Amino acid sequence: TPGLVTLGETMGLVTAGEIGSLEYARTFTYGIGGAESNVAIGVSRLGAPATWIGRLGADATGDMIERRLRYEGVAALVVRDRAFTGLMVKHRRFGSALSVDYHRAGSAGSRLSPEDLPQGCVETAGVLHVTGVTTALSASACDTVFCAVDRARAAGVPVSVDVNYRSKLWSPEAAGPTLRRLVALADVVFAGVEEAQLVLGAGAGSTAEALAQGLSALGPAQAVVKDGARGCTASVDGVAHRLPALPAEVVDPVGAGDAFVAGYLAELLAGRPAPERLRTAVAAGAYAVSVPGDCEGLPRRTELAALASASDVMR
Ligand code: KDG
Repeated sequence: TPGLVTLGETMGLVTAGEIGSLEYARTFTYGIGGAESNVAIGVSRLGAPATWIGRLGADATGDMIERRLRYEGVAALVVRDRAFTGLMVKHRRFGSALSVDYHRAGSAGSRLSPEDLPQGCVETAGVLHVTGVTTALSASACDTVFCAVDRARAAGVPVSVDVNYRSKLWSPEAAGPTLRRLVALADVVFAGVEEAQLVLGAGAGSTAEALAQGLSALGPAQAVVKDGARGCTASVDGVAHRLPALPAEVVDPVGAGDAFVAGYLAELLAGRPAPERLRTAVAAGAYAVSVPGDCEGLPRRTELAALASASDVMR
C-alpha cells in the first residue's frame, strides 16, 4: 500500500536530565530529532508505511539515527555524506523554559540534494510530506524540497506541507516568500497561528478560522491551523472544523506539531474523513507533549482510543 514519503534533516539530540542551567546538568540522554522523521515515526506507529529520505554523516550519530528509524519501522533511504551529522542540545532552564541550540550549519543533512531522491519513490507515495525547515537549510536542500513537490504533483500524489518556521535558521523576511510559494503547491497545509500570519502577511488579530481560509485560498484544499493548547481550526474542502486540544500534562512540547501531522496524515492515508483525521491528530499531539523527547511519546494505534474518545469534533 502506498504510504508516507518524507525528506529532511534528522539530528542527534542531547538533552540535559536536570532542570536548570546547563553547567549544572549531570546527566544527559541521547536521542534523535527532526521534524520530518518525527512524522515518519508517528505514521509508522499508527500503522501506515513510512519512508524517510535524508543525508547522515559517516559517524556514530548517523549510525544511531539510521538504526532508530529502522527500529521504528521507517524505511530510511540514507545517503552517507562526508560532513558530520547535525546535533541539537536541549535543556530546561525552568519549568516551561525549554531551549534548543542547533549545531547543524554545514551538516550532512543540510547537504541534501535533488539526486538523493530515488527514481519513482515520490511518484508512488500515498502522500509526500515536506516542511519549511528543509527549505531553510541550504540552496540544495531547498531545491530538493521543491523538486520532490514537483514530482509528486506531476504524478498526482498529494503534497503535505508543514510550514515549520524556525527563527534560528532564517528571518521572517527571508522565509515569507519561500514558505508562501511552498504552501501554494500543497494539497494539505499545517501551520501555527504565527506561521499562518507569516505566510499570509496577515496582522495579529486575525482569527484562526480566517487564517485557515486564507491558507486554503492560496491553493491547499486542506488547511489546518494548530493553536497549541487551544486545539485546532481547519478548512477542509471549504468546510470549517474546530477541535479543542485534549487535556494533557505538558512535559515536553517539542514534537507536538509533528505528532499532530502524523495523526492527520495516517488517517488521510487510511482514507478516513476529516473529523477523524483531526481527532487522531489532536490525540497524537496530546501523547507527544506528555513524554520527554521529540518523538518518543508518539502513540501506537492501539493506544489512541483512550484519549481519542474523550472529545468530539464540533462543526
Ligand atoms: O518539530 C520538532 C522539531 O523541531 C525537532 O525535532 C527538530 O526538526 C527540528 C528542527 O529543525 O527544529
